[in-house]
Amino acid sequence: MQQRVSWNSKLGLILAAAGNAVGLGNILRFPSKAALYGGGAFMVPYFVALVLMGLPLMIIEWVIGRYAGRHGHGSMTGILGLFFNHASWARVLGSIGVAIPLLICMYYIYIESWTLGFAFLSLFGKMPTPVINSDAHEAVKPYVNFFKEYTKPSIMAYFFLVLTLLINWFILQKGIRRGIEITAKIGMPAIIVFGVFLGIICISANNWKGFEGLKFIYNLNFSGITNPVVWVEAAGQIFFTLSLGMGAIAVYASYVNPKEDVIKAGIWTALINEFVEVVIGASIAIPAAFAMFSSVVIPELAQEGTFRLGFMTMPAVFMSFPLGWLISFIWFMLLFLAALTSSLALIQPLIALFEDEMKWGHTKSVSVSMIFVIIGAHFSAFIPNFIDELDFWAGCFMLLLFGLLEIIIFIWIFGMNNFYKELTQNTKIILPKAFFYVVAVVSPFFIFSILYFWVVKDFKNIVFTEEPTKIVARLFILLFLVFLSIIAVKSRKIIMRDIRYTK
Ligand code: MET
Repeated sequence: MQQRVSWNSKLGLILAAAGNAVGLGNILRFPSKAALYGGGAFMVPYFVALVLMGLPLMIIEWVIGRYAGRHGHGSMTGILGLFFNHASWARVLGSIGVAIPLLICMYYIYIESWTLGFAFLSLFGKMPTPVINSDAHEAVKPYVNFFKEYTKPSIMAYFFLVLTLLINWFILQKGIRRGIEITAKIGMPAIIVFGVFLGIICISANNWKGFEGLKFIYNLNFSGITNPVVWVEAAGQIFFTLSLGMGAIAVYASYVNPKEDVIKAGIWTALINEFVEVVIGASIAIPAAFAMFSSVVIPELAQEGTFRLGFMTMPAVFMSFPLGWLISFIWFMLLFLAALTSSLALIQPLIALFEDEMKWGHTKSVSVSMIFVIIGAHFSAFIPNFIDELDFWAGCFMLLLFGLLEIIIFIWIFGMNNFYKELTQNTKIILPKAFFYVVAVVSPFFIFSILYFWVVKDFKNIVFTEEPTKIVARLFILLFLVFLSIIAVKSRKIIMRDIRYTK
């Protein structure tokens, strides 16, 4: 078998994986969810979900990724095939794990392009002049209008979308080592430095009034644990932020050296991600809002969504600071770098599918993958509701479903003994087998309850729609799944031929 490309260094591997996980989810989505669901009340289910689902699944994806990489597969199509003797049905099922990251990327990259656009607009003094007003709505108003004009979409928005797509294309074309790894080696330290800097500014703002925001998030209390919605949101956030349940971690893990200590790598990935989420992410947006406005409006601001907080409230706050343009620039650059290192990871599964399963060359695989991203990004930019539909189906529902499937296949069907043997290969960190027995039962139960809760409570409301744009989005998702399924079945012949040949 052909030697598989691998990461250049251990540090590069960890930074790339951390870049994969650290994204808009940490700095934008997390504070909005925390604020919306009561700060400390949200954090209890959040930490429970982290320990019982997030960490184990992170390790499972690393272990499975290394195992599959050794056999020449990186995409979930190939990985699931590997576990069932390359049966077509398993490859088709695995295609869901390639569809999810791509579908997410189609809107994620459009939001990423806003961050780049807003960074440049801040740098060149083109952001609206701040209105100093303790009434949050008055202060934010100019930025709301500005955002609405920008995302119509304007020519400027389109320009930055094209630029963002080209940047992603360029880096992916350079490959795993010279593209993704180098970007992470520059991007991750920059994210930490920018993040810590902004965190200090926000917490100390207005005579340390920002500190109240941090206290609000860390005022841990159990008032949320009886509310299923809080559990759903907390678990969803864990999946989203750690990039789990969609094969994005496994694909990076498939490029490790077969001797790599994947438990260590998995723990590091989760640790860095959580640092950027619960330390840096918690120290910027909410403290800034607390420092500037009365605390009663915070949940109200969060209610209006992640975009409102990131693209309207935050620039309104930052622009009112001395050297506001610079702080606003740093804020959007932080978001851009975090998003960039994640969007690369969201596209790589499709590239791996073409390279490993279809045996296409790198340039062709990257180009065809990028064409899909470009089409999807245009849909996101021009079709109303497209972003929300993709975010719900791919970014919430399918993630949980696929996470459940991963545990069932990789632990239950592969077998605990096989899994544990693979897990304990080349590692210094010994995780007790009992832990995985608990995980094998508790995590699926956890995910299953969340899905069940949805189906029983809300499914009707979610599924039935007559809104044409929503129907277009759903058809798009379906067509993409069909396309990937066809690839999965067609490429099976190539894989089988290869196996016969090597025998
Ligand atoms: N984990 C990255 C983030 O937090 C990518 C998310 S894709 C579900 O933004």
